Amino acid sequence: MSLALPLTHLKAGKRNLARLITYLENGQAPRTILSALDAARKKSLLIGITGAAGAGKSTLSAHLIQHLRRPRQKIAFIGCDPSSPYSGGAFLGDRVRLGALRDENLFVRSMATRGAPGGIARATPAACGALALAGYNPIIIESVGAGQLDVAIKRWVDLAVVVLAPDHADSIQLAKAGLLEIADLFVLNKMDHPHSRRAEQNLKSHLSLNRNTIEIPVFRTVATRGSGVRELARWIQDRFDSQ
Ligand SMILES: Nc1nc2c(ncn2[C@@H]2O[C@H](COP(=O)(O)OP(=O)(O)O)[C@@H](O)[C@H]2O)c(=O)[nH]1
Ligand SMILES: [Mg+2]
Repeated sequence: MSLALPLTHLKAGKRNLARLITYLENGQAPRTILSALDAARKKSLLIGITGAAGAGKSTLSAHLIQHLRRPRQKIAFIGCDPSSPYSGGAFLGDRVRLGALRDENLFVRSMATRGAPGGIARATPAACGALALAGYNPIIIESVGAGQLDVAIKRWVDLAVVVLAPDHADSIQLAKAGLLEIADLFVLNKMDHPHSRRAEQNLKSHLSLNRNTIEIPVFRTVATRGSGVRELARWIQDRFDSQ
């Protein structure tokens, strides 16, 4: 991509956008472009999805995309991965991946964190700015389940969704991961798991101990079946439609 390409060309299509993101990942963008992208990020609702590896973040995101989008609305997903990018966004599952190729209004991208701290790639915030400029709204960002380090995402998303699974919902684990402090809402996924009720009680009693966390909503989902995701999407829409 030429350095001279005006950012307004981003509306021209997904290919330009993909090229710009690669260029951001390679650290080639001049300061002026980075600050324009930084400012542009505020145009879109940014939803961060975080939580331990295997909790079901990607599976949940695939369903959330379907529930959050409205006709002709452009929606984007960035999945952050520790090492190499997944090919073509396979992390979201075949249905969404194949749909994304055909669907001009859905942009799916994986970004390698390449050891960057915080569970996201260094270029992820700038990439979100590019997506916002191109009219994608909302933008869903899945961060690597890096526990404590994941709290970095909280700084620049509008909504931090912490996904827990019964095997990760133990209160000591939660406190250790620092996830209690960053959550705007919790999703307790894998409610088909035999220990799910106990995990829910455990989480709720933990939240009730602290005045700052007592009001945080807890949604229950079975992401593999998509159950509970409609309610989650509705809550998100209600909260941000009113702003
Ligand atoms: N039983 C069950 N398995 C799930 C559920 N959600 C996700 N999984 C499975 O858990 C594994 C990890 O899911 P994934 O979405 O990749 O987790 P991520 O690492 O947090 O993105 C996959 O094998 C999913 O099929 C659920 O609600 N119930
Ligand atoms: Mg994932």
